[in-house]
Amino acid sequence: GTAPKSLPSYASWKDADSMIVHSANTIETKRTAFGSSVITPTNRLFVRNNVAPPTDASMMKEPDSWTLEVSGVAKPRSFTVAELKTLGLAAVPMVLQCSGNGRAWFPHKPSGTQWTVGAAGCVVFTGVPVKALLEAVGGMSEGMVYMTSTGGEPIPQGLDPNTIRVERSVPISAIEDAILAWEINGEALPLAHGGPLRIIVPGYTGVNSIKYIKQLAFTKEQSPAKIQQTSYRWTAVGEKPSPKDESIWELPVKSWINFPSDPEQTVAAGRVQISGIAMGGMTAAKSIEVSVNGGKDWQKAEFVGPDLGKYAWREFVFSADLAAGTHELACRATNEAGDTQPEARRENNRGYINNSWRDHMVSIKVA
Ligand code: MSS
Repeated sequence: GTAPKSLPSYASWKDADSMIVHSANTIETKRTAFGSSVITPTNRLFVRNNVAPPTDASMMKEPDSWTLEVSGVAKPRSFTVAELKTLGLAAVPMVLQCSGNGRAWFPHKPSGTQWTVGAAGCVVFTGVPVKALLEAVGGMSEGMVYMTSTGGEPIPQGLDPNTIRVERSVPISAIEDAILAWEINGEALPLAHGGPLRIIVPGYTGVNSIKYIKQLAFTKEQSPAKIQQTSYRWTAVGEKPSPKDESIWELPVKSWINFPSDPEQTVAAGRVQISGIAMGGMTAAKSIEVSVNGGKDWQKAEFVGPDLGKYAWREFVFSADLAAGTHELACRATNEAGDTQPEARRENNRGYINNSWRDHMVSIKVA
């Protein structure tokens, strides 16, 4: 095989043994490295950048002086992070999951990083609620339907900014739980995860949570940036992407087994604790089932550990007696809205939002 790539300098503090470095902009958590304590340690959390992150080291020297420009409101103005810290405080435990997590299983081999399960993590972001910010600026201007966030990457001269700018619009309903975050898992938000300041849109796919945010605008139209107009859409396989295709926004119900999941490992016959995570998407995970025969029969598994609210994932466990041989282990979650994780993925050109339980199944050797 090829030697593992090494961590890029901006993410050199990651736990190398827990990560798969696909490229300098795409770093995945190993399936065996999630642990079973609900929260994903920051040094094991995946990283995904659409364009190289800013390299200006001074940005992180005085994170409190980073500025955010707010528009599409009664009183447009800019805020430093220090000023934002005076407006309110909220902590949001939530799943951060890349739109492309699970892409590796799409049979048409979509272009993009071949993530399996590790472009996701459950973390706590802390910051100011967007609603508190809105109060401070006299509310939104009339007729606004999107919240549009712009990343702070420098745009090289001579290029059409719309082809590079990382700018995403989400429906205005997302302001309900959105925050502007400066902290993750109790530590200052590092550049790799969007420091000094990042918008967090709980329940939405990762791309909608813009890092090193420079502008927050309430708008009538979706961003004209390519990343909004034609990327991250439910485009049919083989079709040209169109702004008419549905946008990739909300996450669906999903689960997967983390232990045992290593195909290289042989599990001892007898009693085995099968464990993993389950998430509900826009509502809480309500129940979880496990199958030890490739999805023929299902049995209820138990949630374990703390319930951190509807946007977080839950740990689950299922005790099984496994005889020597090969076993196909699967799991299937149901959320509070009544949606059950489907057997089949929803096909789409770029391989987004794979929540197929069959694709996430693991084949285990027991001896
Ligand atoms: N932001 C910015 N500014 N830039 C970029 O590139 N990316 C996205 C988000 N945000 C970006 C941003 C994506 S795409 C994702 S996932 C996320 O981010 C990730 O995160 P982390 O922290 O993990 O790195 Mo897919 O849907």
